Amino acid sequence: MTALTADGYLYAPEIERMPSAALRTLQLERLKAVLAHAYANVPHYRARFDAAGVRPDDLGRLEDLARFPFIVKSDLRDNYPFGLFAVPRDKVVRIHASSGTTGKPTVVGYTEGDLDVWANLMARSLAATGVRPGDVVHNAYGYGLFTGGLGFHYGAERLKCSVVPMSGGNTEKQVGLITDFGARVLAATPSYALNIAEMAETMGVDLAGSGLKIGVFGAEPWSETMRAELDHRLGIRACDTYGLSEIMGPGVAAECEHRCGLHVWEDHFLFEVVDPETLQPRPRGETGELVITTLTKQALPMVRYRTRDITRLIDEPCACGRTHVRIQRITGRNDDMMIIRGVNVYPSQIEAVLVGFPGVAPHYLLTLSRQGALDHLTVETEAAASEDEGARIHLAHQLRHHIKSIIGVSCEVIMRLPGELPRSMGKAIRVRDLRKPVG
Ligand code: DLL
Repeated sequence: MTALTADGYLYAPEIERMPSAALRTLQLERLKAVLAHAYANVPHYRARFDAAGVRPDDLGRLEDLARFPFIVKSDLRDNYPFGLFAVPRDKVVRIHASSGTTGKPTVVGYTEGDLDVWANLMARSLAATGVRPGDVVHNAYGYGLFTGGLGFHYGAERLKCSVVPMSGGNTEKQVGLITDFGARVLAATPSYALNIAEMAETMGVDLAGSGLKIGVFGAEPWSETMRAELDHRLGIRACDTYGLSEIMGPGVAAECEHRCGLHVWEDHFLFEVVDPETLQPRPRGETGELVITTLTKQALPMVRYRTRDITRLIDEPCACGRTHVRIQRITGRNDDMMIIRGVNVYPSQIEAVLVGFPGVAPHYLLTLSRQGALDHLTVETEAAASEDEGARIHLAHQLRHHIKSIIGVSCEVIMRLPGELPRSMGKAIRVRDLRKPVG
């Protein structure tokens, strides 16, 4: 099944290099089946399709999918826990859930077949980033209800790697095991990878000089400057990988070694990009909200799931030879967008400006508050060295001007001492919103 070609290693070459026309034919066939499966087995889909006046048979071409209604996170919550399952509960062999900040968790389920596909797609994603059979994969994604730990675990085993199921936390021990076991691959959120890098430096361990070569990072937005920081501090090639529990978990899309966008595994997922306001399809290549339809999921088929993630599709051919469309790295989520005095800003844009700024460490926390009628943004970050207060105030002024000149927003910058801000153990909390809801 796998192949080592002149220009790289492909886990499923016949699929990853499938000509676009054949890929579209496969997608159409699978899409018809998934619509029929959802309509026949999930009362919620049946009611929504009926209300929209569409039937699975109305789909003749891929474009006809635009006539079908969207599904959103609250549909999962409203049908808590198993109401959207399309198979009898005893055919569901795994359940994951994401806690969310409010209300009931979002519950997702997998049949044996779904788990098999997931492991294959994770293996494909890992192989795309340069991971090879036999590599030691240090897996620092959290194990448990979060899909990161087990998703990477089974994918790395499928690729015939040696997996170290470390999970998050206990950072000092992580550094020791990475060196002792000769890990070639670190799988973690980018913010936790940074925490590991920092811990190694404190311990006097040179991870950049160790056998570590590849980082497979995702589960949260991160910027190109953060990538450069992680490449440098860990001596790796840091690759981006995307996924979400509602659709499967990690392994939905991944960068290849060229790092120019994330290949979407189009034989299992159909990606659309819509205008988040009008919900109309955006012209190909334009930025908007990503909407995903699963093409093969049995336990929990998702038809036009609004992810809230902001990205765009990239059609230009990739040097790796994979034919599957790419998405640009996710800028952030719709709901994370801050509007500071009329300017739209994502946390990752602040990160891009802050990381690598001379004298500043790559840690930050953004706080939004209300000053009178206006929104106010406070950027807390850390000085790289233990400067005195005067030097820190000066550095804060410089950074504030830099943010204003690059992003165009005015903000307050507080320069903390090294180590003062909380460190991430998984998905980093980047924004605190202290504004009272209006009305
Ligand atoms: O975060 C699955 C995952 C685990 C992906 C490990 C990659 C690596 P959820 O907890 O359901 O699932 O969160 C999904 O996280 O809608 C995005 O907003 C965000 N996200 C995931 N990957 C990326 C990424 C996992 N590479 C939500 N860049 C998604 C930016 C990401 N945001």
